[in-house]
Amino acid sequence: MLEKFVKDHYQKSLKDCSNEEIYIALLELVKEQAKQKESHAGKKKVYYISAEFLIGKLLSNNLINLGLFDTVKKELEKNGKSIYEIEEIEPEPSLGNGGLGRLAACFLDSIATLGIPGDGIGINYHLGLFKQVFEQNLQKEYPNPWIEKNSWLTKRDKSYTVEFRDHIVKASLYDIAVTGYENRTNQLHLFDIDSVEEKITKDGISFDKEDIEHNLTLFLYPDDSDEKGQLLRIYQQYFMVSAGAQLILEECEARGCNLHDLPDYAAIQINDTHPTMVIPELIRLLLIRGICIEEAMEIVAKTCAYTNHTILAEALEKWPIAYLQKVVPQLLPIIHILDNEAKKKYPDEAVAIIDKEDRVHMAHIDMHYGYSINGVAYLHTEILKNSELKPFYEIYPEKFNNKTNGITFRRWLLHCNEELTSWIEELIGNGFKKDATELEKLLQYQGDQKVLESLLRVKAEKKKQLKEYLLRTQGVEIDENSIYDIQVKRLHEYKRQQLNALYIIHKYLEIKSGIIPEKPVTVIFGAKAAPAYVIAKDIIHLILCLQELINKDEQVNPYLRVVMVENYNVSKAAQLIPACDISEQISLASKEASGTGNMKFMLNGALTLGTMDGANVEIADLVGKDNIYIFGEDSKTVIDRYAQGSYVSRDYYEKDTALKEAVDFIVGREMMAVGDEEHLTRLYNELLNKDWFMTFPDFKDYIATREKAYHDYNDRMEWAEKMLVNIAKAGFFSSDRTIEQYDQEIWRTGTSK
Ligand code: Z16
Repeated sequence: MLEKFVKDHYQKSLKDCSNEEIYIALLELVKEQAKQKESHAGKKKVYYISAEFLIGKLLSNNLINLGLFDTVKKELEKNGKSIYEIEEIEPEPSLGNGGLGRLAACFLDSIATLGIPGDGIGINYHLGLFKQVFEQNLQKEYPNPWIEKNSWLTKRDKSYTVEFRDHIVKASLYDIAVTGYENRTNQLHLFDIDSVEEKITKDGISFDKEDIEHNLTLFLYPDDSDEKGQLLRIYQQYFMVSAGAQLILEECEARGCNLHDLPDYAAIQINDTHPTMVIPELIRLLLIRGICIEEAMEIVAKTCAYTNHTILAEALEKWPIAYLQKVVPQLLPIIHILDNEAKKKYPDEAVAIIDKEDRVHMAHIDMHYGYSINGVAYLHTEILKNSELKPFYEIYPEKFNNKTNGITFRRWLLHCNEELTSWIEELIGNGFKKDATELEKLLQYQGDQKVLESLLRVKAEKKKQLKEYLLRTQGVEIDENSIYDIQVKRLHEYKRQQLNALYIIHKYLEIKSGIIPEKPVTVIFGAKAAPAYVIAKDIIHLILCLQELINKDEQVNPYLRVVMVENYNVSKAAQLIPACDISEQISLASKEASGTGNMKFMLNGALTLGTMDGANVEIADLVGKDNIYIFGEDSKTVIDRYAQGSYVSRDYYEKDTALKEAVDFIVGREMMAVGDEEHLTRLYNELLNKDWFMTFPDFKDYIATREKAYHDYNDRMEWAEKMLVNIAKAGFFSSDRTIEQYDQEIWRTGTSK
């Protein structure tokens, strides 16, 4: 089929095309095919509004979803070409940070796959988050441009006017087709301004924050450590929701909505607090269209639903009224009405929209004026109900519900691990591709030595591929016979990459003292730190210094190596995850709302080493305690200790010599030889005098549990059995299950079974 397509378009045969030409041909072919699966919504439609959509490369996934992957792959092979080389040409957009943005992308895939009419609404950031480069063992940030002449974006002949206090902009609509697996095509709507100017950045990712006309759609999460940065974020958020709200109303009216019955035509899912202004904006638009304020508030409250992704207070946005006044004064009368009504009914300061310091609590708007509030894993939702959002739970118990996160198996199994996919197919057929719970059929092979051996062979093959990939892309050499122990996720103190680093130091010191590990270990990291997050960047520095020190030490490097992957992103995740033996999920209990990397690793046969946090709790429940490595204090202990304010990290340091030695090493002679004193000392002091995310209390148990896992690894048959149980039980974490629950319990479009 591709042969004919290139003949028609380029008047030459496939053999004579360059990879670039084939890539562009495939882009067009996929777009044409996807278009044929567009179909109108029935009555009700879902709108998933999000500041982030971490979609990753799309070519292969679209081919898989359209049922074309195998055909195209073979046709290319016949002509001496490789789909894998061609997919490398595609630039990867960095339209998200991590979990929340990737979740939005998995959800769009599942919404289309279940045949639900549902579109994403977001912003077309030209330079993404940033591209991470390591220089002198430090993270440096550069723009990450991704939009080329030929891309997945289709410019629509449609725009909306968005008014700010000081000027008006035109929001132009771009769409990216979202293909469902053997099902309908939906859209990801990304708004942009025509006047955006990629060239205004200088010296990394700096630019004039006040030049809204040129910077509005440049970066995701521009530095907001000053007022100008925060104002820019408000500009971006309002731009997204105002254009989005206008699109929603226009579409609903076209489907027959008279605005009074909007909740019958639209369910708007608000992803974290970033899109919260859609609530007052919709009310404003309904007022303009002649609906009275009381009714407008009621309509909107029946249309909007809120997802909470964190209990970290700093991530729950609170905008000063004065800032909103500077950017979107037209919303303030409405926000004041929302605040007054809430205060009249519920005088408790804890649930106020506007607090005593004149800040607007965005999550509070969502909870008072939305019909659903959900957490993203069982434990997280329980913590929301019983502590973080308790005052709201007491007022609105019926609004609270849990939707444990999920991942799309098309990307995180079928695409990233063809070998494992075939292994599964040979054993249990291909029903699992549509119904992931069928993976449980694998359990019948638990004691089957031949099957277990073939599973180990698949893992060994993926480890070899990763070794080659790291050599090719980063010039580092690892031992494919070592244990691959991987921690990839955003760099944040609560995720505790520093705990992993302390283990590495401990191990290094042991090897130096002559204690040789049973099996060599390769510890792999991948993480971006927010550009203004000082301690997170210090932790990256620590890891990069350890990498240099350890990998160069010939006494140690036969047994231990450290690799920090540069610019960790979706494509790199797809290389790393299938090769992993041990998946590090070591957040401070209570702080990781769910985690979704944990699910991807499990599905690919890695064993979790983790705390009882987020979705780890549900993984542990499913696989049983013999098939997971759990350590550390539980969320209740942690929450109580915070309440008492009694944590003194130095006490742990003084009492545990192994811990003391590891911590002191950070500022010792060896590290100073490769690292920077300011960064290392700052991190050392932070741990010793604060350690806000309580690394030290879990250190001992972490070491012991990690050693146990490494020991167990050597019984290859038993380990393979544990892998098999993890794969078999991963079905629950398909985002198809998650989306079915959103549809049945929140959106009620009437589509899914
Ligand atoms: C984010 O990625 C998450 C939460 C948040 O408030 C902001 C961002 Cl950018 C993550 C959570 O940390 C993670 O536990 C969760 O799995 C993910 O959102 C998806 O729900």
